[in-house]
Amino acid sequence: MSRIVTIGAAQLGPVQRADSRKEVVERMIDLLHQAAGHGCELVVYPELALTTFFPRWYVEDVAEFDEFYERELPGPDTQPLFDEAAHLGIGFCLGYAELTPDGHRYNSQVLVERDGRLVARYRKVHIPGHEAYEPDRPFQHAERHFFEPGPDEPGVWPAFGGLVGMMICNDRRWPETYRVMGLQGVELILCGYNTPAHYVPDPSQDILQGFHNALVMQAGAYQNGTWVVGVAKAGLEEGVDAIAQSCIIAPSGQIVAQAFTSADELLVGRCDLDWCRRYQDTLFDFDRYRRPELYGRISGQRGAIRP
Ligand code: CDT
Repeated sequence: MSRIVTIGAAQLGPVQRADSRKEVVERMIDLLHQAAGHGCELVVYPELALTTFFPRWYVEDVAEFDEFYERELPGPDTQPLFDEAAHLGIGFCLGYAELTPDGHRYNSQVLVERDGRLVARYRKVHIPGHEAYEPDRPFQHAERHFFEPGPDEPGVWPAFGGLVGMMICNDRRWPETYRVMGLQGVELILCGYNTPAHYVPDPSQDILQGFHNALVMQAGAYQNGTWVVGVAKAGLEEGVDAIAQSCIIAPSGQIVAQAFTSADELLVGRCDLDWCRRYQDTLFDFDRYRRPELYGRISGQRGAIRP
């Protein structure tokens, strides 16, 4: 079996509240067809791909926003995507809002193999933003009101001829996310994101959003010798601008493909999973060089304790 996986990063432009799931799924299937034309085996879609990024609004009772959550996947509106992908023999990674039968709400992502088999579901671990309504903001980022943090460590699963992990948006800013997967031998990390260009708590960071986006994913890739695929939902959505710059990053930390636009756009990378070992067996030979006996604070302590 070849260890080269041809991957399509399927960036989506804005999804407005009035856009139906059916319309969004049609756009996603169009990107899937483009991916088939490029010989892709795996297509990666953004975080909360099926709807607008609804945590920008606040409602006291989260149930008022049930329309944005999936109670089943595939469901009636998403079944055509699952069917077409299986028909084309293309696997995919899809971010969505999950409402479980027992009422839990997660920001989730699924990985589906080329034959349509569900490989894994990942639930976002690092939930950013705020819990309560913040009246002084131009828009809300109330993810902590709408989602519980995922209860499981970022996992790694055998798929696409390698070891594949997932993370979602804010997870990509935390080195722990990558390392937990790195310690499971990850070779390919798939990440969807929605990142507003304006960071309300500290606007000085606005002009650095693209830099920080690349910085964290390039560092995570290099320091763990893994491929990283980051895919945006981008552009002006309900008056809020979100960064684009979807990219495919090699284990060297180099960007090998990057989006040009803030619209629906497919970028393609030929990802050789064997390249990971050049880093994992040398400079980042964890078993040889790491000092876990000195890292107890990483898992034993949450906030900084300053002397
Ligand atoms: N979706 C998501 O996690 N977005 C955050 C925005 C910054 S925190 C308000 C991110 O880390 O990109």
